[in-house]
Amino acid sequence: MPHKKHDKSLKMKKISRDGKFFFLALDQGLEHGPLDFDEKTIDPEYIIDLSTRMKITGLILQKGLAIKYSDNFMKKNPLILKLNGRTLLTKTEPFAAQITSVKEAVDIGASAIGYTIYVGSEMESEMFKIAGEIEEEARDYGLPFIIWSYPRGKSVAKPNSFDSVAYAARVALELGADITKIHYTGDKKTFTEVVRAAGKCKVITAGGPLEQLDEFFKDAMDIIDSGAAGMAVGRNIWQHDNPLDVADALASIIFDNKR
Ligand code: FBP
Repeated sequence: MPHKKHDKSLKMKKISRDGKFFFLALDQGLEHGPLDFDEKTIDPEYIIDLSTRMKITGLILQKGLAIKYSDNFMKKNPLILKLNGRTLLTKTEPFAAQITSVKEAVDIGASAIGYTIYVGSEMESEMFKIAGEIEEEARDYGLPFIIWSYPRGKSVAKPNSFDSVAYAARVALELGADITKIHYTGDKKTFTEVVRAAGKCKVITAGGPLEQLDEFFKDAMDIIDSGAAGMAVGRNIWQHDNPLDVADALASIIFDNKR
């Protein structure tokens, strides 16, 4: 066990540029299965190798890909290791089981860790308890703690509404997250309030299913204008015909606020 608390700001710098975050997400193999991929992208090496040519500040992986493909990306991109996950096949209330530990994340060489909570799920209390333990350990190691905070479960009527998203963002702050990954509410006015609700917990948005580029870039501009600190995007980059062009354009929006 570490005896001394380490400074998180070093790793926060490592996974950001000028205070902004641009992560490529590739944890969908577990979350959604092969249906998200085509004959090219089903090979993890294809997307991971492409990621080394993008101006991203981190690559999000589960531990299987992180360990087996570390030679492909470690020298170029910081690793954001997801500690939990679930498949689309379960029919229970949303709960993502913990797959690996903070210590293992440190051993694998992660620069930050991610943990998903489903706010409003019947299993919420279990996820909060685990998130609490993870936060303490991450702080010991000086690892930024990112919460994927998704309102979800049979009692959550409108997961992407302002009320639900703002609540989820605030929960992430209350649980000690340094960064929270949440869904965009769809307009600048409400999202600015969401960012305010998250206080000193930085807000980044999830990408979602493949969209028309114009619509996707407009939302990205609005997200950054609302005060968000960046984005974590998967399918809207690597499901696109020209993933490097999309990543370049997104980098300009996130880092330079221009299209
Ligand atoms: P995308 O940009 O592809 O949506 O990825 C973001 C992400 O949060 C992934 O990290 C995760 O695997 C997935 O979305 C979760 O998807 P869902 O919303 O279906 O639970």
